Amino acid sequence: MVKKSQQPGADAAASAPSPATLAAAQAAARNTDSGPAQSAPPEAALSDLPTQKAAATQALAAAQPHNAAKAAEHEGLASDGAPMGQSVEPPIPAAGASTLSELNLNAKAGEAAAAGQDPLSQPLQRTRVDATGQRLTTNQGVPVADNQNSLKAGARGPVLLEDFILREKITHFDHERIPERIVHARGSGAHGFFECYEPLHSLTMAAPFQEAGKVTPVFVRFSTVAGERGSKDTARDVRGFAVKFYTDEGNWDLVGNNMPVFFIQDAMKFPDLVHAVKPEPHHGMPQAASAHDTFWDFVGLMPESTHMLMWAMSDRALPRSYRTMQGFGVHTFRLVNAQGESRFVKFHWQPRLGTHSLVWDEAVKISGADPDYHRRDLWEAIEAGEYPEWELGLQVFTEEEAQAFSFDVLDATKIVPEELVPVQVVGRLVLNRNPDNFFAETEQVAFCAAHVIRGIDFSNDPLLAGRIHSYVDTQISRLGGPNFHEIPINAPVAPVHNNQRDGMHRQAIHRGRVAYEPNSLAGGCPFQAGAAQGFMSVRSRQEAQESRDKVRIKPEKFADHYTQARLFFDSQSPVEQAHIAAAFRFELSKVTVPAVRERVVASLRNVSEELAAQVAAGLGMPLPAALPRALPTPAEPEVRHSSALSLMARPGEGGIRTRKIALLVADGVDGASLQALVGKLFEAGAVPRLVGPRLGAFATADGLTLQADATLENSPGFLFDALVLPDGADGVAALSRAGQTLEFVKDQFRHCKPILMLGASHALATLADLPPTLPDGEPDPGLLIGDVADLDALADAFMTAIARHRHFERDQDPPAI
Ligand code: HDE
Repeated sequence: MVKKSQQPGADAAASAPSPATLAAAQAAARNTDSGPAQSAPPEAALSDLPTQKAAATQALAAAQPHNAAKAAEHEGLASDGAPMGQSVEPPIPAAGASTLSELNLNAKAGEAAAAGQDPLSQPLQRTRVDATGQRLTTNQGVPVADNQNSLKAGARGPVLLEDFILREKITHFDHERIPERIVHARGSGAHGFFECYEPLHSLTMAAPFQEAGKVTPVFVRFSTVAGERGSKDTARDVRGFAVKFYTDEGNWDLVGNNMPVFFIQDAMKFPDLVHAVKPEPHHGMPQAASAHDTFWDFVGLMPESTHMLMWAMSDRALPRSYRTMQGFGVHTFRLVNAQGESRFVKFHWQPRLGTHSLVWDEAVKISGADPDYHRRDLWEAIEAGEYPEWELGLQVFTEEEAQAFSFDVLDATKIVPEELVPVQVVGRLVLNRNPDNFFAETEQVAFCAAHVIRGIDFSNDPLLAGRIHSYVDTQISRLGGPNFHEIPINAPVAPVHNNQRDGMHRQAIHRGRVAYEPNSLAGGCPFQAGAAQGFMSVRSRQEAQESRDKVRIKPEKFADHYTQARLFFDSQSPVEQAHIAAAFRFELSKVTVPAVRERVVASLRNVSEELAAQVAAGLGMPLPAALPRALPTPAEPEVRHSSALSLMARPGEGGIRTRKIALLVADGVDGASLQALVGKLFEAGAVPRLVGPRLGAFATADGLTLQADATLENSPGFLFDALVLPDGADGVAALSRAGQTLEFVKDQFRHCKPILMLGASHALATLADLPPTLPDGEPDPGLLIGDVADLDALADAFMTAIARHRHFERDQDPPAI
């Protein structure tokens, strides 16, 4: 509450003071160590600035004769939550100033701070730098005359220590690297916005959900988990999906993954999990891979990992693009409305382009040819104006409903099936701006599971509790101190005012001498926001605890390790199930200790006998006895099949937009048909590329010139979503002389991608040994063969085939070619 204080000098003596009294009062105001006894200087002394400041400070302090909010801190004495702190408007701006000399302006010191100012909350343009037309300088702004030579004593003489320009440059360079994230080191980010569809007042006070059409700026970072910063994008791994909402009421970070469950149930086990999956400490191998002994040793002894392993061995761990994966908040959170009522919530991000993945053989090959595959895909889509989009879905349920579920909603190894609690879509996320600078933005962005805002709160999930601690802690060493929130990408758009001070790399220059609360010398500011405006933890969260004993134990339902693993496996399409079996086989084949392998296969028997048998057969081992279960008779599940868990459930609305399509070209191909196809594909939003045995111009059989901008060498087939093989006998002969052509065709076929073969290129099908039909004898809908005379119809069929993403009817294990 702001109230006006009494004017300075109001108590001044009625009779005119003597010159000596005035001088004494003004002299007293010039001391920083002892003050006068009287409450206010005589009115006539107030022409003097120091005296005015002293009087105003006295008036501010006097306006708070006692701490009126104190009683409300105590149980039984509090009325309705925390009260708003008392605050008093300063009579004159100088009352809150650090120094009266703030009125002396110069080009560097600038203006005095305006009331309530926080320039760090201003848009990022306050820190964007552009060098167009500028001289090269040192970090001190000194123009550098010679950036080619160090300072030497003679042309062949020693370099001098005096060369501060060289030393500054090299020293800065020596410190360019900062510690990488301990997990999720490899990532890519983009700016964008979240738009709310409808106000959610009955559910939450959270700022982004208060009005239809309300737009909140966001920064999103996608990542792999296990690999180092320079590792490949297409590793089999979980993907991070971290969203920083810069809301009007402070930053909210929804730091999620592309899978809705996790490996462990308690934060206590996180360092163990990460040590197990990271390269083994003795020889530092393997990089960005879970396919090694220590990972499988750990998870085999941690049966609660089984559900997550199903997801991690599924095609979800090999997304085609960050744009084609779902995101999940994983933990159960709470939404809190203005009445203080809270409900549980699970957060879901649903991609407009649908959910699409790579296949393993393809992912392995891509990691060699383009380790930046996902980073490039995200960057290129945004540059092209094809802004990736997700809808935010909520599963909302009450604490009473949760108690009735067959599983525990505080267990991060469990989902809430969509058939049990439907997902309601409440808004959309659009990524429409690439960062200016990877390091300043994507590397320095600091997400934190503890960053919640009013209207959102935590559940008692013990994994979440560890995360609430961990993220700030890690930034302190990664970003070099406790002021990482002032790094431009991390600063909220909501102003920051508190009494935290100092620390490494402090950017804000705080005005005034007060850095504590309560205070009267700064009029009580910044004052406590109180329950009506500030963040309040949900009270019922504490009350819901059944026992207040200090224990190290888990609730009983956490011991059901297999029911939902089975739900996931049983809900997959046959091809997804086959890929899961193949992934277990591959990963476990990389394990060198048979006992480790056996334990995992023994655990799979508790999920699916069929899966365990397939994996055991693939590993050439007998089927071991099933692993004993911690909970012999788990509760009956509400849902036994959930089609939402299959990637096939979300084909998406993308059509062929942004799909990369290779059209092979060489001297002697039919040019007109290729040109026509390039036009049609581009018009439909795809990215067609002419790929030749070399770069540059090719003379076509029909007298055209086509320019290849990619080569069979620099852009192998697995980097493309679909392939066009040209007509023209000479051209096809030229292509078939390059060994990469047949690999190109085989990879496209093996990875179940559409292939269009025009006229003479049919010969390449024979040379590459493509099976003429599907394994069941039916025609292959992804293999389109025809004459250029039918180009229009073929192009349409080809585009339909591309929109289907993959033709898994072709899928065979081992691959047919
Ligand atoms: Fe993280 N996690 N995590 N995590 N996590 C980090 O924070 C941690 C967990 C997730 O793009 C670190 O800034 C603990 C679950 C993402 O910058 C670190 C536990 C989920 C990112 C950390 C977990 C995540 C991180 C490393 C168990 C899915 C990347 C660097 C208690 C809901 C964010 C950093 C980005 C990053 C700790 C478990 C998601 C060390 C202790 C579950 C997406 O603080």
